[in-house]
Amino acid sequence: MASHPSLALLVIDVQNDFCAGGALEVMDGDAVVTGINAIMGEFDVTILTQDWHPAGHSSFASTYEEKAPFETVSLSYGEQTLWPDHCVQGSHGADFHPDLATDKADMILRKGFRPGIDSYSAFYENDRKTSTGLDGYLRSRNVDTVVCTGLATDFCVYYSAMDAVRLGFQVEVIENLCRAIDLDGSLATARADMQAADVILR
Ligand code: VGL
Ligand code: ZN
Repeated sequence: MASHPSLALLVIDVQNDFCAGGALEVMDGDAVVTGINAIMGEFDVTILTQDWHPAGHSSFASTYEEKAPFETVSLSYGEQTLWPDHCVQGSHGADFHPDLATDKADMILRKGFRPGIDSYSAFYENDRKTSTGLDGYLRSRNVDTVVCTGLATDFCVYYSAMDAVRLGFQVEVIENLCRAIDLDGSLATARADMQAADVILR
């Protein structure tokens, strides 16, 4: 019965709104799709995440009268960066990039659906307490190593990788299968933090 430890691929938020022409376009975001598709068959477990916000979400600048995108607001759990409206539930922008090989995924995990809490990480929402359930899923599938790809390197990939390490998984980030937003040096900070936490950047 004892199965061997499994290797999981985590594909973070490869959605239209983070790709060319999207509401929160990540520079060169589309470039990750071909490479992610190419490695999908190499993993025991493949998980896609989908940023999935209700209209009027607390992370949208448009929700506040006097806020612009990329400013911050103080929420119950702390400072929250504000974004253009993006990945609204059921919208085209929330759909996966049309070329992403979604058929190969075992599981699709949605996050950021609570109106008052954003969720960068695939494991814990931005209050750092509310679990998405991914930890339990990976443990049930006997996963010991998580390989992270997708968008954006310095937000959702970074928070997911840091949580995965903290939860005891071995974690790798394939940098050329990720692209960054790079807001005020956030990419350099994310890379340094990941390296210090023993995330393997490759
Ligand atoms: C993301 C900002 C807001 C991401 C999601 O996927 O990195 N960034 N929502
Ligand atoms: Zn979001």
